[in-house]
Amino acid sequence: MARLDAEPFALEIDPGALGLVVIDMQRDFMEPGGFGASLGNDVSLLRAIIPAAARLIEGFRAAGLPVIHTRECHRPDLSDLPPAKRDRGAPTLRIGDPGPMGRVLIAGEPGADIIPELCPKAGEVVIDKPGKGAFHATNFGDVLKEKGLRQLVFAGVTTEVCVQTTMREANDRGYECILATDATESYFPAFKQAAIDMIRAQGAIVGWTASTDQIREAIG
Ligand code: TIU
Repeated sequence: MARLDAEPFALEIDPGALGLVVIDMQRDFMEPGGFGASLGNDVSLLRAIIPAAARLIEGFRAAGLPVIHTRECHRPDLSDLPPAKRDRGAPTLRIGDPGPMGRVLIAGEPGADIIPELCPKAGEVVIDKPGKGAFHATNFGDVLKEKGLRQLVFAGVTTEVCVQTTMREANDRGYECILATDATESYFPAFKQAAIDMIRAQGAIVGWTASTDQIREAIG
């Protein structure tokens, strides 16, 4: 066991049951012309976390701990895309439309790829998910059980959408969740801070927060 100097209080880490979940670090959210930009967001904000996310991933790999990646994307025939998601709002491109990085948010298209800086290594699990949360309509829960994980560190984008949704799903399923505050980002800085605050309020009601350095120290 190792002690993680986290907020709102320190947490005992069991390295045998700890994994990293990197949420949706895809070109569709991080680069111009993708899904995030189609919704009217300034995607350049997200790129600042790439070095911290890379160091976190390296730390887990060096410690021999599992790294699981997720991608938000849909089947090419759109059979897993609810009309309520496709038809929402007035984006410049809808999910499935052809864009500069291929069809927006579709599995197998360039935009759905994880950015090259954080490319999964051979053997690392990549979960394609049609929802914001990683448990919905995927085998994510089975993968966590197979790997014997009980504690999950979260990184990725965006903090208050896919990261927080997945943390909440995991928290309800009995996992202890830790958000790496410098390896997650939102298009809305105030929403990132609000998500951090609400996760660790009320005695870690959703989970803990810690920096990449603090997490690396605990697993090193
Ligand atoms: N729009 C937004 O902030 N996020 C998403 O749609 N997906 C994820 O967070 N991955």
